[in-house]
Amino acid sequence: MATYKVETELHGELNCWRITSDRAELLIAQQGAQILSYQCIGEPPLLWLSDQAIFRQGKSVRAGVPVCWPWFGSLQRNPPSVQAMYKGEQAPAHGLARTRDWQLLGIEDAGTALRIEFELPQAKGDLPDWPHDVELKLQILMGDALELSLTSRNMGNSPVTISQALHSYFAVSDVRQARVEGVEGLDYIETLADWEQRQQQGALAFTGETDRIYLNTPATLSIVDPHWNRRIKLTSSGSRSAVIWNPWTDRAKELVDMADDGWQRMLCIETANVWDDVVELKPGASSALKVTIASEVI
Ligand code: TA6
Repeated sequence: MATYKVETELHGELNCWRITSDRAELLIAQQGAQILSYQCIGEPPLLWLSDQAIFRQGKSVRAGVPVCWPWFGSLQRNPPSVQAMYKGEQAPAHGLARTRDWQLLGIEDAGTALRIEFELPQAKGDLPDWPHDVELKLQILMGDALELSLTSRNMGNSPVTISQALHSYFAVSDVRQARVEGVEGLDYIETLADWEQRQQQGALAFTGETDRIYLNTPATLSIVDPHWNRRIKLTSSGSRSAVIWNPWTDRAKELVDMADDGWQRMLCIETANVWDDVVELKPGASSALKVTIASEVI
């Protein structure tokens, strides 16, 4: 990594870092260690940042890669082993990590990539109503591809069970023209039809609101975007499930931090451990959820 630049910026209430390498630019917030945007120089953005994003403490930004941890989505939809970890009454959607400040451990030249590392210190016993001791780190590698690795290590004396996701928002020219390959033939949970299990026929094209949990996913999924002549390839490990989401017209109107037509320019593929793919960490054990995001011209 020949040269790189790090600038601190304040977006609304959020402390952020803009990190520029010779290949790409990344904007990341201290809250949630949330990547807000990522773009390879000379290309359209790879990750999407909502035009109407709200940069407020305690609210996850509609952008980039929110980290959902130690549960995904509504806690009530998680297996009992994940629900039992939380002792509170009101469980926020997508867990506790995305709205808390993480600590930047370092930014360093790792040879072929720039390594950025964050930790959530509160996960070691100080999260509200989640009394467990877990070392939680997010490592980001900015090189030829963007690599994200979320590692949980159980530092306590009893098992901990989590669900989680790297809730990635991808930028597309027009979601109605894009498709997701790699899901052909997979079983999925259709959360919009009473969580019924169905089977995917062919690649996924978007024709309406979409909110699905794909099961037993392969290592590689891709977004094919013919207008931008681009394929975004997601290669994951430590995950057997993925959530694919687009709010479409009506749901987008309900989201205060998304323009009414914002749904056209994004789609989420969330590398996950959800449904029956949760992670049980025995005392001392660790587990990493990883995704490598690369784009190629088609
Ligand atoms: O991952 C899909 C999903 O759980 C959807 O159901 C949708 O609500 C989305 O995440 C966004 O959630 P948020 O809490 O960030 O508004």
